[in-house]
Amino acid sequence: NNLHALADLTLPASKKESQFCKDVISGLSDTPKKLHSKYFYDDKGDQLFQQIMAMPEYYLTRAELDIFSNQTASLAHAIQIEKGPFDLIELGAGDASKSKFLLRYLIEQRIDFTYRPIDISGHILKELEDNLTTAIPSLSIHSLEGEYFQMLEEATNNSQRRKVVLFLGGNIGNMEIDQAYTFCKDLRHRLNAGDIVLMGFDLKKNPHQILAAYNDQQGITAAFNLNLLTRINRELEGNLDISKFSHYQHYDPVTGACRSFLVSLENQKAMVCGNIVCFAENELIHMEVSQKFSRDQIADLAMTSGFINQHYLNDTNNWFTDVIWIAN
Ligand code: AVI
Repeated sequence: NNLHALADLTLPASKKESQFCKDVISGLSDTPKKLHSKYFYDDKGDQLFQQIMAMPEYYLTRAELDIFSNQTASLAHAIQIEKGPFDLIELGAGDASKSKFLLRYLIEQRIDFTYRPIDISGHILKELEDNLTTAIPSLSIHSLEGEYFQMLEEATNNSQRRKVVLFLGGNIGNMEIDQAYTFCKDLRHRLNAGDIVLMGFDLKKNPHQILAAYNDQQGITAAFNLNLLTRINRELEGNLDISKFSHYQHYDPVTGACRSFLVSLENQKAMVCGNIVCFAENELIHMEVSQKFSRDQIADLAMTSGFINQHYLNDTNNWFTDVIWIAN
C-alpha cells in the first residue's frame, strides 16, 4: 500500500470524517486506483456537464429530448395517467430539460400530480425550482436534495399516492452492471406493486460514435474528469498537479462499457486529506463507466429486479430508449 496516514493537524476533523474524504482515500488506495463519478458535480462540474450536453458528439441528450418532445402523449399514457393522482419522482433531475415536456403536458391535461425532483446538487435544484415555477406556474413541486434512496424513502414516507419514478439521461449507465442490478432491486423494494419506473438507457451502437461522444475534440470531457482533481485539491486540501494527468477514454463494444481514466504522466506524490498518495508513471485512476445496453440486457434487468418490462419508446435513430417498467 502506497498510502500513508500522516498526523495532519491542519485539516479540520469534519473534513477528514466526511464521506467525500473517506471515498477519495479508499479509492486512491485501491488497485487500480478509482474515484467515484458522482463527485464530478460541483458547481464547475455542473457547468461542464451542461457544455457536454451541448456538444455535437454527445448525442444522448438530444436523443432523449427527441423522445420526450415528440412522443409526450405516449409517455403520459404509458405512466397510466388514467389511474389517478400520483407523485412524479425524478432521480438526478438535473435541469429537467426532458421531463419539462411531460410536466407541461400533464398540466395541460389537468392531471393531479406532484413533481418531486431528487438531486445531489442543491445548486441545480434551486435553479430548477426557479425555472419551473416561472415556466409552469401551476406546477406543484417539492424538491429533495440528497442521495437517491434516502430521498426516495423520504418521498415514500410522506405520501400514500402511487409513484412514478423517472431515471433519465442514461444515468443507470454510470453504475457497474452488478451495481445496476442491485440498484434496480432496491428501487423495486421501495415501491408498491403497480408503481411505475421510466428509465433511460443508451443503446449499444457503432463503437466509433460512442467513443467520440466521450472523447470530444474540444477536451470538455477531459476537463470534466480533471475537475474532480481540482475539487479534491480545494475541498480536501490536496495538492494534486492537474497538469501531470491526462484523460484517456476506452469503449469495449463486447461488454458495452465506456470507461474514462486519468493517466499519471510521471512518478509523483501528492497530499490528499492528510495522506500521501503515490502515482507511478502511466498509473491509471478509473473515473467513470458509461455502460451501453442491448434490449435483451434491459429486459433481463427488469425481470430480475421484479418489474414487468412494459414497453420501449425509442428516438428516431434508435440510439437511445426510454423504457416503462411496472412493479410486479
Ligand atoms: C450523466 N451521465 C449519464 C453521463 C454519461 O454519459 O455517462 C456523464 C458523462 N460523462 C462524460 N460525458 C457525460
